[in-house]
Amino acid sequence: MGLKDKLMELQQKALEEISSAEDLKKINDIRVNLLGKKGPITEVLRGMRDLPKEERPNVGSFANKVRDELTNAITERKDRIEALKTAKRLEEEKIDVTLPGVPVKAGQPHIIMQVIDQIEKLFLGMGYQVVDGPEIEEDHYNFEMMNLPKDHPARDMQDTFYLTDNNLLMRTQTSPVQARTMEKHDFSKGPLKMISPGKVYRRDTDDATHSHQFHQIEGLVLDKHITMADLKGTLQLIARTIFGEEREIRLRPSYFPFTEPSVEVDVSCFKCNGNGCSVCKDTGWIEVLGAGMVHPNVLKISGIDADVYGGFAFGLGPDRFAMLKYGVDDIREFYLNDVRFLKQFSQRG
Ligand code: 2U9
Repeated sequence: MGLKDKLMELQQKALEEISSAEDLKKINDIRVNLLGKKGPITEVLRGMRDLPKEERPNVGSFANKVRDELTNAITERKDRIEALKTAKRLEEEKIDVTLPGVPVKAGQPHIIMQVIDQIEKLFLGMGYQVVDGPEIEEDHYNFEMMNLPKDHPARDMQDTFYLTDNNLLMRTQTSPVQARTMEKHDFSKGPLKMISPGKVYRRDTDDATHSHQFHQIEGLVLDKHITMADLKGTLQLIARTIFGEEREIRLRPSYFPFTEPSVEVDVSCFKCNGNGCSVCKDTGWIEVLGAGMVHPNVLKISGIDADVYGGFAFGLGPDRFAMLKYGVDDIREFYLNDVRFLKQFSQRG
């Protein structure tokens, strides 16, 4: 068989093999075997040495033509395999963007956190700092610095969770955070204006109105020339922010060891507008806060000159605020974490 016939037979077989190749590996193997240095075309070209000189150009150009045609056939097949592969992938990964979305169940801040957030926002807007502190406290910061002497009934073992060494306890109020801030405060940099929200602990038996762990927000303002009128305006803002713009407040004399004078603060009933109903027990008023002017002893214990500086403080219970505002009659509901209860207070409506 002449070289040209050999080449034609080779081309025929190779074209069949190329057109039946189904993946990129196979087509690559064909290319390497057919066109490589040890492949049959190179072999045929090598055989040209034995041909008479005048036949060589003719056979040579035929051999080149066969090689070019096979190269093109391989490239075309390769492109086709790749196109099929891409089409298959596009089909498999097709997304119908018109399908309805799957709803994602998102949580929401706990109802007590919603009340705390609202009050934080109010005070941040007035230039107060929001300060955090430890829930395990030293007797010194929780009681001593708050003008609660060693024999004060509030220190009773019956009321406080003491830890093993009796010097450490679960804080009974958030005022130790204020005490820690106050003792470091530098008045040359301006007044002290802060609130401290957080969990507090009392050795109470849990029932509808008592919980051994609840929340407090305490506020403190210290500067020169702070008066009871500043306190009253601030308390009014809290009452109106939480219970509505129409609310009035009234102050009744009271006693706390850390404030003098001390007051209990009532808000006009948001249910009956002060006319009398079951929420305000027909009085028209609901007790919501305690407050007063900081006791000079508290200032002195912190090393502050009580003749120059003074201020007001207040304390409120976000749990009680939430109970009143949303008509929850059992504080334990807040801590059971029954999702059916909690999701009633969704901010998304
Ligand atoms: C400093 C000095 C004084 C914080 C105050 C109250 C009055 C008060 C209760 C309300 C309900 C706590 O949440 S509650 O149980 N608190 O009546 N708290 S004055 O007085 C301070 C705080 C810090 C340095």
